[in-house]
Amino acid sequence: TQSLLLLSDGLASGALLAQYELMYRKNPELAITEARKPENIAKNRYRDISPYDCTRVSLVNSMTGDYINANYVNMEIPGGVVNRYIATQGPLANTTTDFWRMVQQESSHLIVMLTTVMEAGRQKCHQYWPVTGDELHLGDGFSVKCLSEQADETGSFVFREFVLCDKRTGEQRHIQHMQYLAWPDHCVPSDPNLFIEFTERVRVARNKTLLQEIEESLKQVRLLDADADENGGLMSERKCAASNGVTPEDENPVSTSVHQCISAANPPVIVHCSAGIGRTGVLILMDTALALMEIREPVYPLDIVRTMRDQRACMVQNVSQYRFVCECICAAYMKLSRSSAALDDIDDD
Ligand code: PTR
Ligand code: PTR
Repeated sequence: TQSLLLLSDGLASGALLAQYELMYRKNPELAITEARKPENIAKNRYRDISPYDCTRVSLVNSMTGDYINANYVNMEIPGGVVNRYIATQGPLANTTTDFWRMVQQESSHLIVMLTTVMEAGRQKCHQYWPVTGDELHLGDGFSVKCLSEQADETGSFVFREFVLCDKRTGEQRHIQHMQYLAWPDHCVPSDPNLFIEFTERVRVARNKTLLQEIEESLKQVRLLDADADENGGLMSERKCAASNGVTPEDENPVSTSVHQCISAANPPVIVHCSAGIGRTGVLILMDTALALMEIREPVYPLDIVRTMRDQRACMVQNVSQYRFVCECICAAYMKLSRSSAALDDIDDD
């Protein structure tokens, strides 16, 4: 309640928005050099939107260089949880394969898309997935299939299910795709309730895949334990490392592999719009606020914006977007306090 009061007072007085306007868009201490190398220019959708070098995603398996316009954005939630994201631009025709390589490399299960392919007659994102039932071949026996596509009742969102196949390793990865339709760039969604609902759905989808991942990792760790008992740890270490696609180097390979298994259980959610800053920033801010509210921690939106802008420049692009999320955070607080008041009533009875 304390932080709700701060927030609504700050909004009413305009102080909150004034503070936002003073915040740097790009952290001046962080270098951007890779994006500007001649061989990478054509991989950027917008000349003025580039990733910092220090947090950029570096592609390991791309034939055309390691560069992609994408940053890791990690949001720490008190209590030891880190919500991991990759914020990236809408793929271009010439970066579609790189995009899917990134999804595979990072073991992601969830792609959140906050733009449409065309807006006002201009292309905002390449259609990087095939239509339902089709398969898109990306080279080297690497392909993506679209299993299903379903719009929600309001027609505001579309949910798709993809399978990413690597025929060389036989690996098949299920990927969920959640697209928000009614939200043009530089703007805010028309309906705050729909936006809150969408963010909540993203949270549910992430948690579901996280649980599956943790179960998978625990299986690996059990395998490892069993092997360690039998073979003094060596076999298991290989098995586990192989399943993670990493070569063990550490002096204490068993514990390193356990660590790798566990950290692989928290893959980043890929979030993109057209430039990967405005709408992407708004969603990550809202998701972080909901995570904090859930554990009754105060929400300071400007601190969250700063943390994001230290990982990708210009996140949450303009003051109307910032105001919009702050209003949504207030609305979510109210909803939460209404439902906990209702719970209290039940307790009293
Ligand atoms: N032009 C961007 C926009 O449309 O919001 C804003 C922007 C500002 C983009 C700064 C990039 C910036 O970083 P740099 O200092 O690298 O120009
Ligand atoms: N130079 C482009 C512009 O200002 O229009 C860059 C840009 C494009 C910036 C889209 C932000 C954009 O919005 P979003 O990050 O939500 O796709």
